[in-house]
Amino acid sequence: MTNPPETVEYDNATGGWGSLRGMGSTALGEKSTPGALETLRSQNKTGGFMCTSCAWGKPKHPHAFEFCENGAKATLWELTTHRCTPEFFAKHSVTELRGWSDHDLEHEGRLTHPMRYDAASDHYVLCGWEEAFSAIGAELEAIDPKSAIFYASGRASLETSYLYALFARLYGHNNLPDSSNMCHETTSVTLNSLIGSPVGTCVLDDFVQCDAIFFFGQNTGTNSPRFLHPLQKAVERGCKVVTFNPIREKGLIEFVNPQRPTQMLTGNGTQISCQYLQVRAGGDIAAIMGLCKYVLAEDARRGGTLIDRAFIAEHCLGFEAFRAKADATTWDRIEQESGLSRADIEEAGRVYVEAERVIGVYGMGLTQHVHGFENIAMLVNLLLMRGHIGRPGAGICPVRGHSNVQGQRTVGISEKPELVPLDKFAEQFDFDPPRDKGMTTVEVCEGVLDGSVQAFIGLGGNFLRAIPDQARIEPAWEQMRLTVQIATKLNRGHLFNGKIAYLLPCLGRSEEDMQAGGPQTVTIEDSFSHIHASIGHRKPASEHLKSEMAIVAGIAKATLPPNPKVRWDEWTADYSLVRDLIAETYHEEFHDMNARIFEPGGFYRGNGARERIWKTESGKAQFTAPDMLAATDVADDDGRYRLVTVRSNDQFNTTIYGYSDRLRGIEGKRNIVLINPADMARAGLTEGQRVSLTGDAGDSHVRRIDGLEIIPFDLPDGTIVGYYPELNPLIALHHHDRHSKTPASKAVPVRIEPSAR
Ligand SMILES: Nc1nc2c(c(=O)[nH]1)N[C@H]1C(S)=C(S)[C@@H](COP(=O)(O)OP(=O)(O)OC[C@H]3O[C@@H](n4cnc5c(=O)[nH]c(N)nc54)[C@H](O)[C@@H]3O)O[C@H]1N2
Ligand SMILES: Nc1nc2c(c(=O)[nH]1)N[C@H]1C(S)=C(S)[C@@H](COP(=O)(O)OP(=O)(O)OC[C@H]3O[C@@H](n4cnc5c(=O)[nH]c(N)nc54)[C@H](O)[C@@H]3O)O[C@H]1N2
Ligand SMILES: [Mo]
Repeated sequence: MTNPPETVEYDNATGGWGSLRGMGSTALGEKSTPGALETLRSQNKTGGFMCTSCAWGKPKHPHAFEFCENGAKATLWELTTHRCTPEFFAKHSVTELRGWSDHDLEHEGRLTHPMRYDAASDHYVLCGWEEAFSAIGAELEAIDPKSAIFYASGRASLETSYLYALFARLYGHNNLPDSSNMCHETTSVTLNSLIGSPVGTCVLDDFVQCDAIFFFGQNTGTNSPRFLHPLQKAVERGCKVVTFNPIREKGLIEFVNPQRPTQMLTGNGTQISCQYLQVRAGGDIAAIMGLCKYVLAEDARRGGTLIDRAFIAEHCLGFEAFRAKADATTWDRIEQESGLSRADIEEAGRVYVEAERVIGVYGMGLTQHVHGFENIAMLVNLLLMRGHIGRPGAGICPVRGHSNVQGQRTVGISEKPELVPLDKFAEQFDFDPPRDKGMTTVEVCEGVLDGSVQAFIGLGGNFLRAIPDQARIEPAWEQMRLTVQIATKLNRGHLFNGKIAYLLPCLGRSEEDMQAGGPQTVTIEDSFSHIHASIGHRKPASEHLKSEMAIVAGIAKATLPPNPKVRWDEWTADYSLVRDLIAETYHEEFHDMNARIFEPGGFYRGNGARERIWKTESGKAQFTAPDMLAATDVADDDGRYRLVTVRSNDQFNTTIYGYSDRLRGIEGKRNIVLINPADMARAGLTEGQRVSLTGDAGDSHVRRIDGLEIIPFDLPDGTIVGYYPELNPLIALHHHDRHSKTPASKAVPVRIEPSAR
């Protein structure tokens, strides 16, 4: 589809001067503490601290500035001089603060003191750490452990995560959902069942060797900008990039490298994608089926020499059923469901066929769908056909979100007991861990609604703002007995409280973590299963802050009966003791952890599928023959749209740095609906008109957001776009991936109505 002239267009590439200006505006707006630039220089380097923005790999040989526009923003946002103090809370009631925007809440700055919610006055009031710990401990002791939830947003270190998960099990539950349950849980479930690895199989070096990269629903320029560097180099040595995305995202079109003077001076960047296919939201199963059909036809034409039959015979199951499914699927249906033409899909197929080594990259565009499992399964099918998993320069590469979200799962934060070495825990700590399944994010929301969830501890994050059906769940949230939030900055999730509620401020990763045993190092795992040490050097934002580790240990100690094998104080004094515990539990992957954490580029914990060892039920890699071609189960209907909720270039999840979506050319607003001009004409809408979106999920609940501005944009027919988290109340809780229960934040069924306001 060509760009109609009236759609919003941004004529600059990703990177370039705009990215430097983007960082600058955050630095000015936040008045970062002196020396912040020094801190940025050590970002993502051995001996420095690991960025809290995305989980992209940290190279062995980093650039002089191994950070990007958005990584810099994340750091500057943490190093702000603004402070959210007890005086602030004395001035503003919690109910008043509910009227504030996400940006304004966090813009108040770093939390400085532990606070207790006082329901009588509707204010947060100052409290002491010990008072908080003992009140929380007493409440946890009083309730059924199975009614408590320990949530984690994927930032806390491996050390804290390991102890948090241990605490949950010593206390008596496996209710350990993390942000992954709204994110790449589809990946963990699908890849685990099909190739026996819950994580991607690629490492950074594969991007130096691949011949083609197929991109599905991942917005590199905004969400993992450091990836643009290896991508640029790959394209320059002849690697072909083919992108499937309903939005023409700038980072996948052109990149002006801010670290290359000639590109900065001329403004001439590198063209990234050789083909950009604007698939309709939810159309990837069909699109990849089309690619596979082309490959099968081409294989037949070439006398069966294209498909790697030896690999399939030795390593895979299910190929024949999959092939029969591809044969039985007509091009008509593929074109209709994907919104792409056969000719375009076949052109992309030719790139696949000509490449010796192919990588499949994907993000939320595949995972956050009702049939997200099948989206990913189709990508696995495509790669398996020519043996592109388990050899150098090829593989499957889910791009993870939070900086340690993958690692938290690795070291035990999981609601799925079968994925956790419980016997090992039992032996190490001399107790009987619970064996029953814990709750996913969606199940937690259901439990809050039906009153069975009684306590919630949030180790970071903004759970209430990130979940679907937010407007339904907020009131129910206040029926809980206990809510505890461990956080760096104030957010909306802190404004809905249980009967007893605490807001506990913690250190950020860039800050010095001083304990009885001296300054501490923490570790994180990147998207490529490499483990890195991170040392914060900055002076903490307030002398009253505690580390996440100290807070978790403080609550645990106040809750649990003494156990000689469980030494909260010693572990808090010296985190290397916790790394010894991790190395003992996960010996194969983490042996000698303390000795390896400073290896440049991180130490690799290995991946069976990369070696073609398939830890699946059958011991083989599995082809899938999906029953459906659309990733949604809501049928097409007149006036029904598929809403995609995305991030702007000026936010990190629910943290809104500002209102500039530079790369999409949208400035100064977030309450918008992007829609193509043909759909506008059909619906009789005009540019700038205010509309309401209403949920069309087929149940009895009313879901509605008013006052959204119509902006014409280059999109496939029937696909509309708006921002997360503003539009989360439109997503029905039951609208989630059938296998992993990851909420379907993409292809949300909605209707458009002219707005009263
Ligand atoms: N600066 C910054 N960095 C971040 C984050 C942030 O908010 N800000 N968040 C972090 C986190 S937790 C995560 S999980 C990642 C998220 O990073 P992404 O995976 O890039 O997530 P989204 O921003 O949701 O964008 C999804 C992309 O998928 C496309 N898409 C939507 N629906 C479909 C579909 O049906 N098919 C296809 N093929 N494409 C589709 C959208 O157009 C968009 O380009 O980024 C991480 N990094
Ligand atoms: N509609 C829609 N909904 C979505 C998505 C979508 O694409 N569309 N994406 C989903 C995804 S991929 C994710 S990962 C979730 C994100 O959900 P969460 O991870 O729960 O949310 P965040 O916005 O990342 O959390 C921000 C808060 O974390 C706290 N914080 C920041 N740094 C630290 C730290 O170092 N320590 C501690 N303890 N706290 C800290 C701050 O208080 C900040 O306000 O949202 C999901 N929700
Ligand atoms: Mo995420």
